[in-house]
Amino acid sequence: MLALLCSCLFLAAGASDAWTGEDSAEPNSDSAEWIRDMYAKVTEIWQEVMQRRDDDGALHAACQVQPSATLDAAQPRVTGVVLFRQLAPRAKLDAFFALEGFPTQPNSSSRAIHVHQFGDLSQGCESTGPHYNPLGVPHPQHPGDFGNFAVRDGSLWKYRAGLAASLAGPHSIVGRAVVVHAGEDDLGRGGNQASVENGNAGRRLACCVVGVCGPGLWERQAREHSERKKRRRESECKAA
Ligand SMILES: [Cu+2]
Ligand SMILES: [Zn+2]
Repeated sequence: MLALLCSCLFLAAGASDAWTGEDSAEPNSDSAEWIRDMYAKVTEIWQEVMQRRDDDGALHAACQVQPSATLDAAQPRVTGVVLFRQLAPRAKLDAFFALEGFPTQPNSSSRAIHVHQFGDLSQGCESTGPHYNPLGVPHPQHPGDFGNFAVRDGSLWKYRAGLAASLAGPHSIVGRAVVVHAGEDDLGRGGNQASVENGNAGRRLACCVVGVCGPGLWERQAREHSERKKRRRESECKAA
């Protein structure tokens, strides 16, 4: 395929140069136009092929988590990154959550993370609105109901696969907000109205707007993730 494209490109380029050369005879205008069209098409296909070779064909997005601007001084200042990767427009979403700044006591706790409707941080995380709910369903069936995350020693580090949210199509979460809560998500079992709207997950500690990015951040995080797992296995082996 590439070899064929190369030779087409070479031939078309050669022909095009000949036609535009100073001392070449003026060709029949129809064939000159045909060659120019051909040259443009081959160039276009070639560029597309090269672009695909530069990335993995997946959709990527990142969200740089910052403490809510409306947070009072007593609240923890959570920062970090949430990365998304979708291998094809209809595929399930993979995500990395890497956050720090939670209180270190108690040593272990659980925090809710969701996608909220608006990418509007003008009033801190409060202006991101309710859970993103394009199908009008109860919580926790919203596409961005990522559930609870274990926090250890003030940090949260998690890879999750098979998430229902999407970076493509009419229900894309790009441009919407990821919100990190102070509390745990009751997953709709709280027995009140708020439970089926937001899981009673408590105060909005930190948030960010999901934006399209290249594959580099994901690749770096994946490398760090596997090194971390390796280190953990090694320390477990030593302890055993
Ligand atoms: Cu939320
Ligand atoms: Zn929800």
